[in-house]
Amino acid sequence: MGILKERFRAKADIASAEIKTILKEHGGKKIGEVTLSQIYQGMRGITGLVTETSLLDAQEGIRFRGYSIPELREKLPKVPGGTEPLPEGLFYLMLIGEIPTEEDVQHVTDVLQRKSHVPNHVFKIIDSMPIATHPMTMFVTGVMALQTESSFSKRYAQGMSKKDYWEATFDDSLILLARLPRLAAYIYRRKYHNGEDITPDGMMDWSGNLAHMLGFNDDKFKELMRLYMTIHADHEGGNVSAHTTHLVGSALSDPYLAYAAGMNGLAGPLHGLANQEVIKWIFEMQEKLGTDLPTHDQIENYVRQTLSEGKVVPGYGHAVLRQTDPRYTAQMEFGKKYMREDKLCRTVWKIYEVVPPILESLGKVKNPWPNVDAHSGALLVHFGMKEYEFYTVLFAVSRAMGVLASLIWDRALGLPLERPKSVTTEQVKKWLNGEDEIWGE
Ligand code: CMX
Repeated sequence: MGILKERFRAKADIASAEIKTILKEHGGKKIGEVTLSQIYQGMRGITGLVTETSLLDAQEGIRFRGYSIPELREKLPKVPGGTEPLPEGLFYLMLIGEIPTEEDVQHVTDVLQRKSHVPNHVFKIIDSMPIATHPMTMFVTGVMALQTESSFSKRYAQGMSKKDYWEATFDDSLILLARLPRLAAYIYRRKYHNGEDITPDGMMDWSGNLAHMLGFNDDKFKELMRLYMTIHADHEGGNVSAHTTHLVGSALSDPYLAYAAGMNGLAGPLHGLANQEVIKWIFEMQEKLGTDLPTHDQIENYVRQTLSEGKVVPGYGHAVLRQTDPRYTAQMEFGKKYMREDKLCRTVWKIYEVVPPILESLGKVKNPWPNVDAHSGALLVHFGMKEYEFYTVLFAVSRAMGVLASLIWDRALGLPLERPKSVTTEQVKKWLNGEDEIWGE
């Protein structure tokens, strides 16, 4: 182990330095239509996917089938007396492409209620995991346990025709969606409330029932869940969770396998796990400074210290967005409406004043503005949900709507196995030296 690791370290150090030099000198050179920099640096700016459900604009943010978040908050049906959209309506919109009526949304809610029974073996598997297990690990394990129910995999084994793929994907997706709130709430109650499980309320909407099963019956928390489930659902196709679900699904892995793979990507700190990192980072700041309402200068020093330790400021930056994320703004509006004086929310708003100029001054951060994760935790803490390790599970429940709607479309359109071409640095060097031709030239 020791020798292998040391030899690897030596090789990796040389290769990293070499690649840095190659990109500095030749980063703009193209292999086919794509620059060397794009190939080595996460394929930024390459359009290579079709995703029908939503489209992200760098300046304006996400639009779901053409509708922005403020438009969705206005146009999608709500519970009687409610002000936030029912995410079941967004699922309908992503799938059908049209704003649903109240009856359409009720239909989706009814279907999800009817299919929500989680088989007992899933709970047994969760119960067998150590209590210290991260909630996202439990969640993905639970999704894998649910895979025993996949009609896609059963029908495929029986020789399903290609033309039926979308239908089996549709059936699996709706059942999976219906069961996720129960799975998520079970994990939360087991880990943080001594396993005191709360029975589902079969009459409630998808998010209201989730709030109820988590143990939060305040109507405002239910409204928060509806907003949360709506705004986290989809962010076009290239983000890690959506792309992974699509990629794994392209091998005709069933929706359970594909969604679980995507959620393992969501569990990364540069993606969905950033929502837990934000609150952890703020709690640590409060503890270090001994105050729950730090000043502008105190926050500035804390941010600079974070950066000097070689860490990122969680909740800030984005691979595509170049403005404040409208999902952040929607949550800020919710906070200003219901909890204007909340100290944690006020801190989040103060961080918004402090961080962008500091990140901008580094000269390398392409987007210094807050993303969706910069705000979500503070709203949850306000209602008493302080267990930040659980936050990404809520993100995952919501994200199911977008990635599964897309997966159904993938199979309906017969999109093929995804298989881009890769290169080796050895080949790139030969090509730069004129010794070899690279594919695509
Ligand atoms: N704090 C400190 N440095 C940051 C930064 C931040 N918030 N955002 C970007 N940078 C740095 C990058 O680490 C990179 O540094 P190096 O060149 O030294 O490696 C440099 O700025 C350029 O990065 P970029 O092109 O601006 O950003 P990327 O597209 O590579 O990455 C993202 C995007 C989101 C991973 C990055 O901004 C980040 O790490 N943010 C913090 C984590 C976070 O909030 N993630 C959640 C995103 C939303 C979601 O998916 O849920």
